[in-house]
Amino acid sequence: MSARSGTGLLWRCRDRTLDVGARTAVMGIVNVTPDSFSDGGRWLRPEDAIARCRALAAEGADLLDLGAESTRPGAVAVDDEEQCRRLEPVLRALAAEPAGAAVVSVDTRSAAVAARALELGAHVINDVSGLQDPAMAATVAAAGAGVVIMHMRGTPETMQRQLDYADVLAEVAEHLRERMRSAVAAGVAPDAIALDPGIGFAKSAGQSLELLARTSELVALGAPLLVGASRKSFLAALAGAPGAELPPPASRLEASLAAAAVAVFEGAHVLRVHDVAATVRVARVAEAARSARAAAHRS
Ligand code: HH2
Repeated sequence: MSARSGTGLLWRCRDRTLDVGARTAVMGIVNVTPDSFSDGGRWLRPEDAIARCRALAAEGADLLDLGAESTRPGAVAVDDEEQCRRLEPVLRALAAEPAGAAVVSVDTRSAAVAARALELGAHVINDVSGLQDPAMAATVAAAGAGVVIMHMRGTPETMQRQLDYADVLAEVAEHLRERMRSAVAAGVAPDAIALDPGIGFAKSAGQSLELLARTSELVALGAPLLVGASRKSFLAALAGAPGAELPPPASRLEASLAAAAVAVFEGAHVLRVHDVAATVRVARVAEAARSARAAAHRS
């Protein structure tokens, strides 16, 4: 679907183009929320969020993903006005950063919030609902913005009651294919689209693990593939002793890095993470190993 350069795969996001083929892009998470599962409340004040964005960019984030609504299991929707109130001062500050600073993404399911964010200079809309808002695709298309189309079922409030799949990989792939077709029909440029299996969204721990392990089969869909496993509970459960209490999200670094290595080795193009500096180092090793495997298969 997307454009290929001599060295890789291009993801076009307004006036910015990310070459995500050979080098994995790292997207740093900054939740401007009181209740996100890992960093809730830490970056709610605009000055704290802005400082966090600058710190993650200095750690090597290629993109920053600003969220104003938690989508953890059970979370209740936040209205558009409140999302805009949380995002606007941060977006204004990022728009004033020097050219070449990190690409700015906004994590929202609302076309009205997306439109405001795009007016304020955001480059990417990250939509965990996969463009369910009827105005979302046209909003993204009009701005020439990049977009992340993620797989989920239901809403964050209801999704963990919808875990019945005959074949989770096949159903997620078919859903993403259909959402991508529908976005293109609504005017979104094919090379502006990235896809995401939605780890932890309407997925059991086993289903999340299967999607991570089968990343290469989703890469075959042809669009840049984003994986968001950072600090999620299925990793904590795998890393801990059987039956033990899960470690809190901030203590899930090694588990998250292991997931990042698997995703990159299996071909992922973008990693959405809380821990940017460590993930960048892991990504460089995993992509070198991936290239070495490809070179060995060619010779
Ligand atoms: N995961 C979360 C939020 N947004 N977007 C994409 N594309 N992929 C993901 O896996 C993804 C996402 C959940 O993580 P987080 O933002 O840390 O928590 P919360 O939703 O509680 O704010």
